[in-house]
Amino acid sequence: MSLQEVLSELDGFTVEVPSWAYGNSGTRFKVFTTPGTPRDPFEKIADAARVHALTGLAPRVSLHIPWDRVEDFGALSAHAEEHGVGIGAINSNLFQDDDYKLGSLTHADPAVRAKAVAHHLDCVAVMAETGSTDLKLWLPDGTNYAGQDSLRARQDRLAASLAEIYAALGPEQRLLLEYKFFEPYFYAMDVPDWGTALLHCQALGERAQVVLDTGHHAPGTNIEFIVMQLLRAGRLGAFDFNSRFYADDDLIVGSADPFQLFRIMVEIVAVDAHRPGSGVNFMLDQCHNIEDKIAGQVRSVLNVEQALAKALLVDTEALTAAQDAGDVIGAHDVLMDAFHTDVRGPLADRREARGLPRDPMAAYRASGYAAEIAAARVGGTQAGWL
Ligand code: PSV
Ligand code: MN
Ligand code: MN
Repeated sequence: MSLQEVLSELDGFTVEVPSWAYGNSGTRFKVFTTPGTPRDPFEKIADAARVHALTGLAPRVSLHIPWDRVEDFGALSAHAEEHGVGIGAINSNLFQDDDYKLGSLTHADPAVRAKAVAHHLDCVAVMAETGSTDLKLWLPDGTNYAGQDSLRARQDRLAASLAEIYAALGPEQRLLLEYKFFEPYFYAMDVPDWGTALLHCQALGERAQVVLDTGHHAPGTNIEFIVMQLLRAGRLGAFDFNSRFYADDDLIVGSADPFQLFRIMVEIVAVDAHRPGSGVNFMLDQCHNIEDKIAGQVRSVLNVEQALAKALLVDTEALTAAQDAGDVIGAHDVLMDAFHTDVRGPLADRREARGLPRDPMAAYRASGYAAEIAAARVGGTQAGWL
């Protein structure tokens, strides 16, 4: 098979981009503002559409409620469509309300739990208006001190709250449950790991699936192992891609450890989960605190594509033969050969053949879009993450 034939497996592969990547973001120390930053969800979508126009890879935008609340979600969907993109997952927000200090879906007070469930029903209504099929839930609940609350009772309350939310979904809609081992609480998060997320999803039903955020694991965790295991269980619903050095850094995917991203993609390719219809939604969950946001997103989707292209190049026959023969170094070499292949030229050829810029980053710089939005978007308040 020729290289371009192998790479034809990339046809139909897409990456979903987050609306919050286009707004201002920062750390608890400082949020830097940037001229041209969107002031509302319509402008965020216009910027996201640029990423798709330049790369052909990013046709959907995730929304975050209430950050992206608009009067008329039908109008927002129509605006997205006019710009050549669609609405992706709807993310709920349980981490910015005083009532949730001691928990939301796990809170001891039924009234607080009911409020958190109602927020998700509101998100389901947004899904109906936008045609979104994925409700994504990251649970920020947890405790800071041993004995603060019953770990077990919190799991029971969570299971009951999730069941109410799941029951509100239509037959084509999914609940995507994300885990994170630390932050904003540090003694015990209520959904700290993929095992806990999986158990809740299995109790809910087929359309409850796990989200793997690459920044939500302890250092040294073998993430591709988790990818493989969730795929085996038929429960890998989505990725939140990003890069981390220390914590939940949300930096550009593939920038810190492109080899890890490749190893993840090897597990994906092993079961053809990169193909459309596999049920795995490849999303970014990133913030661009100091770099140009649109360029940051372009780089990110290209990094994901590159990692997938390399994974597709693995000589699986040679790999299996070496593995079966117990040839440890031989098997490792087969994998590394694919990883060390420079696919940038062939991917540029593919883009050119599809009427896209060979070099999307150069095309973005040459387009003058950054200056255009800086001049046009004056007045109003820039959208922000926090
Ligand atoms: C917080 O850790 C977080 O980064 C989660 O990963 C969510 O996916 C994201 O915020 C948006 O709610
Ligand atoms: Mn995430
Ligand atoms: Mn995160």
